[in-house]
Amino acid sequence: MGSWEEFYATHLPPADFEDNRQLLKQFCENHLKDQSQNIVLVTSGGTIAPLEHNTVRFVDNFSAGSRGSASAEYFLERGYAVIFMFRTKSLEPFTRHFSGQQFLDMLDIIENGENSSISVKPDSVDVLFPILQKYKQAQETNRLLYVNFTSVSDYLWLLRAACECLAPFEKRALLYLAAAVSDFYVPEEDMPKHKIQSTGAPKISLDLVPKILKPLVSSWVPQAFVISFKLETDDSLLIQKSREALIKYNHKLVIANILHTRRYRVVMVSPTTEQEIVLSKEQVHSGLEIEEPIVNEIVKRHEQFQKPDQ
Ligand code: PAZ
Repeated sequence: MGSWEEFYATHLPPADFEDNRQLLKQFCENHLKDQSQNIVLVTSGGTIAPLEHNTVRFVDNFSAGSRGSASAEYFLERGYAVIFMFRTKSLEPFTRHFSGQQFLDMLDIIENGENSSISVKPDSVDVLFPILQKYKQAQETNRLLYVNFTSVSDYLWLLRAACECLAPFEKRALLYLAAAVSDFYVPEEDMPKHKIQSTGAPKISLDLVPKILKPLVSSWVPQAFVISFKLETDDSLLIQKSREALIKYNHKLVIANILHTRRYRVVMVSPTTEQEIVLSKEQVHSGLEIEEPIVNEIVKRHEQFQKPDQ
């Protein structure tokens, strides 16, 4: 594995990087002046590891962006300004509630010649109204910024740019790193330019992605409240791995989850405590999302962290 410095030196930023950097700068500058405004960076969805420069094929992962997009909504409800950094085409706050077809099914055409219009079906108003209202409120108060990535390299460039803009918030900044970031990738210098031909079985050799949490915590946003997520499939490794991450990176909290139970069970692991959040079957069926108690607990801990003697 190369160092993180080497990674940035050998991988070009994505084409839209400068535009996104300006958006991040502007958004953060707007909120920095208000001393009571907290800000959270929510990362969401999976990254791809391309196999070719002109990418036809890539290695991807399972993440749909449910955790990140739902959490972004709950942070907005708790008054945070939210940078939602997400994988292109993964779930987004508010629109996540409707698939494209479901949304169209909520609408009606009112035929009236040239004055024809579209209306929301009466039985869909109750569903759409509260979501639209919250979305509009986030837009009107300019508290939600969307920036997107596709590859692991795009993600790392954007993450560093976001941290540069968040550093001046000091303890008011929260980083909620829920994206499922590739651990393995093909370094640019080892990647073929063109589509791999099917003339023989290809030999693909993956390298380790440098661990970015280390410089992030120690140098980029040293005063922020940083939370990472840990996903495992083997329950017996979950807490041990989370504890190892806390020791290695020295951040505040790891939210540990298992692939198949992640929608109703997480464990919040801090250097000194372990707290489980579990939803009952009834709670899940009644529509409660685990991200709501997760965000409530984090907001409580972030408030505590910001108290003067902490
Ligand atoms: O995106 P999603 O809702 O399908 O899944 C969420 C998650 C499991 C990706 C997230 O909770 C998480 O654990 N992210 C970190 C994964 C890891 O790198 O270990």
